[in-house]
Amino acid sequence: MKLPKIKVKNSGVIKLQFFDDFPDGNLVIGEAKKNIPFEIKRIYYINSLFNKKSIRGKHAHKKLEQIIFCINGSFKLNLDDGKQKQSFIMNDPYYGIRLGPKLWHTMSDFSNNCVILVLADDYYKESDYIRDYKEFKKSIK
Ligand code: T46
Repeated sequence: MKLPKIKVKNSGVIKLQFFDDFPDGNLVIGEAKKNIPFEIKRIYYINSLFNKKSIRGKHAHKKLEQIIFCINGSFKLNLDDGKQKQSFIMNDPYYGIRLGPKLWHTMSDFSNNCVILVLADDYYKESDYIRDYKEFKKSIK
């Protein structure tokens, strides 16, 4: 994946360690507090993305730290820190993008075989979500 330089705040690129065992597969590794910059409390993944028009995300988090990966297929990740916006085509399973606090994000343009993996530093709390864009803009002032 050729990533442009990240301009939005509270983001960054995370590279996973990988062993190329060709022709027997690749082994890809993330370790808490090493290449994953926090203790992992939760993981979740999103698959079966068959609706071409689906747009997921559409929120920011107040405190949550996450790293998002596309471990199969591709999708578009759109980030907005309230001042700058940036989009990435996620299609390389060895790179993740940090979704830090106060970063409005949407995911779209999923390939049929897309699998999104997310590592998070806390359990699910709906109270940590900002799901209203106007409220998000207010929160970053
Ligand atoms: C994010 C992006 C990248 C739970 O009950 N527990 C969980 O751990 C999660 C992640 C979700 N849910 C519930 C909450 C909703 O009722 O599952 C439902 C769908 O969640 P949501 O609409 O937030 O899904 P996405 O794909 O828009 O967002 C998800 C994460 O929720 C979010 O934290 O940053 O992926």
